[in-house]
Formats: sequence, structure tokens, C-alpha cells
Amino acid sequence: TEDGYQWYYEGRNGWWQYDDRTSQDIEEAYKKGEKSCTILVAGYVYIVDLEALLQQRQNEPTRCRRVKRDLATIPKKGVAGLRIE
Ligand code: V3L
Repeated sequence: TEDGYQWYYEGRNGWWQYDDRTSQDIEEAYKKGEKSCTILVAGYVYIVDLEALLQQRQNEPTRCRRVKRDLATIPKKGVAGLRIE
């Protein structure tokens, strides 16, 4: 985002940045004070719980990951599954 923050979801040993569009959607919900945000990832609906800071696939609660809002400059695995070195 323009203030230097991004949204991340947890991988096995680090954090992945959300793709820009999804990160913007989550940020918008966050700034509005909404409790959750619905996103679409590869054809699946996920709920981002902005209070618990969890991402969960709709109707499949075992598919759950932590999420966080942090500076765009932190070490990360990549963006939306695309690795960066
Ligand atoms: N954006 C992109 N892909 C996602 C997202 C998202 N917000 N959420 C889940 N997936 P689940 P390591 C991740 C993908 O939670 O080695 C990473 O992007 C998810 O991709 O069970 O563990 C990597 O591509 C997974 O492939 O619904 O750090 C990959 O995992 C699939 O949806 C491996 O990352 C099922 O996730």
C-alpha cells in the first residue's frame, strides 16, 4: 500500500505476500474496520478474519493460515506463490 504496508499469509517457513489486488482488498476492509474480508484464490473462496488474523478456505476450516499486516520491506518467500530469491 502507499504507506509501505502489505498483507502476508503464512507458508511453511516464512511469509508470502498476497498479490497486489488481494492485498488492496484486504487493506480496504481493514481500514473500514470490517471484521473479515472474502477473497478469491485460484477459484476458491477464502475468508480473511481480520480479528483473529487467520485465512480460512470457505467450508474447509482445516485449510487455515495465519495472516499479518507488515512492512513491504520484510523478508518474504515471494508473492502469491511466486518465489523471489
Ligand atoms: N494466495 C495464493 N495462494 C494461496 C493463498 C493465497 N492467499 N492461500 C492459499 N494458497 P490452503 P510453502 C501456498 C495456495 O491454505 O512452501 C504458497 O503460496 C497455497 O499456496 O490449504 O508452504 C505456495 O505456493 C497452497 O498451494 O487452502 O511456504 C505453497 O503454499 C494451496 O493454495 C507452498 O508454500 C492450498 O492452501
